[in-house]
Amino acid sequence: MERVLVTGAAGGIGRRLRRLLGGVYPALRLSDRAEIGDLAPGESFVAADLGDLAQVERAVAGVDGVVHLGGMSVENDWPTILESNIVGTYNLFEAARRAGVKRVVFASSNHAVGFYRRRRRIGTDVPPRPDTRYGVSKVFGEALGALYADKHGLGVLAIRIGNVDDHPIDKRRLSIWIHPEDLAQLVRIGLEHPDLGYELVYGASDNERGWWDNAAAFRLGYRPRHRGEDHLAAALAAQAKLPPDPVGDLFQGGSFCAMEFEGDPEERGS
Ligand code: 15L
Repeated sequence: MERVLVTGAAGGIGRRLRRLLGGVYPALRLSDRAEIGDLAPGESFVAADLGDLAQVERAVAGVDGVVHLGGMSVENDWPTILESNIVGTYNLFEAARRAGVKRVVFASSNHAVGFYRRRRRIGTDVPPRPDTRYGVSKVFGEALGALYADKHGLGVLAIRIGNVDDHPIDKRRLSIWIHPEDLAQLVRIGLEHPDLGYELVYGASDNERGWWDNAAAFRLGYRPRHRGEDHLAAALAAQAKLPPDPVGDLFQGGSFCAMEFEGDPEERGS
């Protein structure tokens, strides 16, 4: 794996992964809609709008692997999600297939399963329970990854990312937090593991309060190095300053579940 494209490279996760993957892959191509000015040695930039297949094909041309972070990273209206995350993710996989790319790492999200209750422990084999249109788009991306792996032989790792930060910022994040270095480890597994068809894993560090059975990641060799519980006091102190959320506090997806919510939360979710 020499030439790797990172889509959505100007975003928060993109900026962190650049630093961590830069020394690993000799040619890191960054893409986003907005120009990235501060290129490091080994980095190059291609502007691409994910909604435009021809532009995505130009971004993907000649790379061995893609880390697809691009698109909307939170909830939005349907036209925006449709263009950025549904059409955009289709364009990415289709361009990768046409260009003979070997690997795609797809940044899925915990919001694909946000309507599971916090008392549940779930693996990657449970049915999706998206909490937003954004979550639905991530389920779509996971399905597309499986299709392109099974039908066209692409190696695909979909990572249901929790919350990427230097430390967990509240109680919910103690369960779903992932340190950027642990995420970089998962991304490298997706790009380099010698035997990868389609795999779905959770993007979480070693969190004692975790809600996810991440056996699928451990089977691939993932060994997280960071522990959520090491930041317990700060996360609980931050939580104490937040107002209660009668919907979000019940479900793994938190405030995303509460958006546009109608009815009695006790009767919802799984
Ligand atoms: C996500 O999927 C978002 O991209 C990120 O901004 C956070 O909101 C995260 O989930 C989370 O659930 O904390």
